[in-house]
Amino acid sequence: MKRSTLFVLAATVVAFSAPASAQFAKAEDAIKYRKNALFVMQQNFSRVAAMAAGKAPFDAKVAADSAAVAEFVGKLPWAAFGEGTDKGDTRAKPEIWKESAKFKEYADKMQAEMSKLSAAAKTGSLDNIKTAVSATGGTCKSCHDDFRKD
Ligand code: ASC
Repeated sequence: MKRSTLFVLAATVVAFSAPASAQFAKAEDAIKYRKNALFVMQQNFSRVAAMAAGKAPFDAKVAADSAAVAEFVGKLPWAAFGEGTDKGDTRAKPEIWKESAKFKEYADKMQAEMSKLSAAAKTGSLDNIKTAVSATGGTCKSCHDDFRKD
């Protein structure tokens, strides 16, 4: 086989067998990526949660914008939990990879509640926001309880 043919074959194998995590050059990049995405999500979520708790003045526009950012950014971390990203600067528990169906269920639930929060914030009703913040916060907590080392 010609070398150029071999190269094309090898490149094709790499391209099509690549898991979602392969978008990262190094495991540490994946870890940094998911932590940063979760941080940006948390900052936006907690801004809305502070309004819901009466710890910050309610600003409907800020709440709606923040919830929309949290909703979008909350979709990003999950592709960065690929194989080989369990070790390093991370509090991720090994259970994430052992009970991956359960982990995905939690991640999906969080995203569903975050979407509801974003929809609630668009209504401009603080009462709607309070209900959704509570449901969303519950999904953050249950995943941390089961899948994050403290
Ligand atoms: C936050 C944050 C969490 C959740 C959780 C809600 O702002 O960082 O992990 O809310 O505390 O129970």
